[in-house]
Amino acid sequence: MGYAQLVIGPAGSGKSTYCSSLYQHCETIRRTIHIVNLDPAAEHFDYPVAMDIRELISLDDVMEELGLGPNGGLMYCMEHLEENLDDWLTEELDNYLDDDYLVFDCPGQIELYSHVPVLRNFVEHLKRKNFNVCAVYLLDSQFMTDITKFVSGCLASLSAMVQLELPHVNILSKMDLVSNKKDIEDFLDPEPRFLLSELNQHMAPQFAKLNKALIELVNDYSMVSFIPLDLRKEKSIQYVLSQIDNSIQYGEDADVKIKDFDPEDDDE
Ligand SMILES: Nc1nc2c(ncn2[C@@H]2O[C@H](COP(=O)(O)OP(=O)(O)OP(=O)(O)O)[C@@H](O)[C@H]2O)c(=O)[nH]1
Ligand SMILES: [Mg+2]
Repeated sequence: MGYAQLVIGPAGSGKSTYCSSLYQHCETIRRTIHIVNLDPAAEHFDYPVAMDIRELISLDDVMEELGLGPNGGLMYCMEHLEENLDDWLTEELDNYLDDDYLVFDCPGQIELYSHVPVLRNFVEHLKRKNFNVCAVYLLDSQFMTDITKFVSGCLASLSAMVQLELPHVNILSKMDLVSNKKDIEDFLDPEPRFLLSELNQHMAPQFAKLNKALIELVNDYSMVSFIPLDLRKEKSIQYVLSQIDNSIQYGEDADVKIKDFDPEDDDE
């Protein structure tokens, strides 16, 4: 049984930075993980790239040869990956052991998580190759400071969750940039009633019914739960990793004891 994290989320939400910090953390604790680049547009890496989509297809070549722009070019690359998925994965995975732990650093184009089926097919292939897969959805904490941004962030994450049908861990990235932690705390694990009253206060009265439906939807899918991640703190990375590991049953036999991470706790 192999294990995999699919690191997804909007452009610039911190996916690649998370991958490199996770890699460093795992090196420190002498745990082996392999980071895979699935972004055909990526150029610089702060982690050793174990597998690389750019060896299959590169965005620069596609843009030059087909005259496509960056987004159209990226979609072309992902469709090309989809068409060659089985061959590519089979060949690449040949270099790894059956119980290896892979972390896939994905591109940030939101359409990949809403209606384009490539990632879903990708996940199906991984499952067929006996991987336990978890979606790790990163959302920038800067977008969590008011209710309307919170709801739109939840809906974007929800659309990925519905599309991928995977165990799903929501992470609030870049917590080091949040000066007032209290602003964020309200949204970490909020009461639906609190969300609804906040939303009603921010919107014109004619939206009351829609607001209620939105909060119910978000609540029904148990989406209203985000884990804050502060990459400066080892304990924070450790806690996030333990939650993800639980969701894919990694290390179930190991005696892992990690106490809850308190974002207010400044100790390393
Ligand atoms: N302060 C701070 N900045 C961060 C953090 N994570 C990422 N950044 C910055 O946010 C920007 C985007 O980070 P990336 O890791 O490239 O984000 P990404 O999600 O991989 O972006 P795309 O691959 O383009 O979708 C960079 O300038 C990072 O330095 C963090 O935890 N704290
Ligand atoms: Mg990236």
